[in-house]
Amino acid sequence: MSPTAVAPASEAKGVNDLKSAVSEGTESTQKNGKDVHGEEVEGDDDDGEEDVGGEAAGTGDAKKKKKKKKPKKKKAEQSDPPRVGLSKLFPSGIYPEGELQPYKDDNAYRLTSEEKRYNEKLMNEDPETTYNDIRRAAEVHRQVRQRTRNFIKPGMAMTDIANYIEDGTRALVEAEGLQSGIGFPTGLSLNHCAAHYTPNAGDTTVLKQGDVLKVDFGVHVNGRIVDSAFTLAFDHTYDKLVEAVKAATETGVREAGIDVRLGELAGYIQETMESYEVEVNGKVLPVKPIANLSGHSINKYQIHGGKSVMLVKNDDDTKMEEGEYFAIETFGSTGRGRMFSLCQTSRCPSCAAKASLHPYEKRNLLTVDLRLNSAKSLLKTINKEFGTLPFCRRYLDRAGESKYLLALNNLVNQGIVQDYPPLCDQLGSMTAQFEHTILLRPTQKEIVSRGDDY
Ligand code: HZT
Ligand code: MN
Ligand code: MN
Repeated sequence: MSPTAVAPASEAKGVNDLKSAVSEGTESTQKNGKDVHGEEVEGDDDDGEEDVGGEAAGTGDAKKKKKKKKPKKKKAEQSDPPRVGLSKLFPSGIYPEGELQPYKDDNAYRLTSEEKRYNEKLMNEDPETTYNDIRRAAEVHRQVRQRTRNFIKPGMAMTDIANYIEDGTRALVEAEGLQSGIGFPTGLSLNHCAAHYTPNAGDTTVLKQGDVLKVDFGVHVNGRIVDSAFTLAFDHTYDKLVEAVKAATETGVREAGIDVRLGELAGYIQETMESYEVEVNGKVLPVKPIANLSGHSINKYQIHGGKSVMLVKNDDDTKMEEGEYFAIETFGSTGRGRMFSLCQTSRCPSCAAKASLHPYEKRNLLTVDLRLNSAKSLLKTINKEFGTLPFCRRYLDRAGESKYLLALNNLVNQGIVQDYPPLCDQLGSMTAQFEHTILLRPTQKEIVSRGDDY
């Protein structure tokens, strides 16, 4: 990020467009009767699709007689499954802010500081650093996950859930090349698996009533990635586990801020998590923060920006800084509280024969001389389709690649592509996750992915 860079002349028009759009924004949003998250303030069920295509769609007169109510302008609203692009729902092009939290203590002054407010205004008006992109990605995330929550039911195949989320994301974000689209492969980790499981083609795993599912998906606009996750459980046994992790993530979000030390922040997260216990089959189990998982900073087109927020107190005195984006995520477990990437394959029902199901991420490396022609050609596809964004096998399939496993393994072995295998605790334990993307604005903290659900 280069907040002080002068916009080249060719971009000047873009800046002005954005400025005028900003001043129109709030007003038209209110006129449309939307709340801060762009949802309809009041339900309006009578403007469904039943007229479409009926008797030559009728002339205006015929229609008026049929519908006795005053002819209301049809309000744009999200469909189910979600397919309405956000530009239809937000004609102003301005997307709602997330939740705002002031900084604390020594940084409380920032909220009213003239200098900080001015810096922030400049950031927002520069297309390179504008907050509007991440807010658009966040609005897509909220709408997709709201529909997803109602869609997911025991008995469904994981593949169908992944497709529901990803097709919805592509439609709402109006995916276009590397300008906007999926931020990273949808994580659908089950039970003792906490992260980085995504189905490959042919996966036959079906969601069960007793499962605890982590839904972790990403949306990006111009490389600004929203990384946010929640946990679904259908039985009540694990309610306390889910509550613990939700609270721990809230602690992380609340205590995060400019100049906050990462090791200390981890301590607050740990404290909240460990204040919970869960009773399973008459046995009381402590909720443990998963010690080797972490939140992370996020850069443009880079899901991990280099800083990590662990979940257990440590002496990392690295500070969070103005302008940084962070994914604040916490994981709790009823097991050992440690992740293993080589899940005891055959004994693990959800990992069996799936050791290679994982998102891949191209490392931002210099081009390497590749001896294998198939690897060369695959890398070309990866560069074109994903750039530095993480991907998975399903995305290679839909990009038209086939029989690429040897080439892919070759790229992984050479260190050109990094793999992220599923991360699991011991079999029989349960894990939960909640995650928000936050933005450390100069004046205040913005929880961009906040919704009315979490
Ligand atoms: C890697 C690959 C992806 C980043 C965290 C995470 C899901 O565990 C530094 C700290 C998506 C994300 C990531 F496809 N990871 N957030 N959501 N996974 S991570 C990490 O690799 S790197 C944590
Ligand atoms: Mn995530
Ligand atoms: Mn993350």
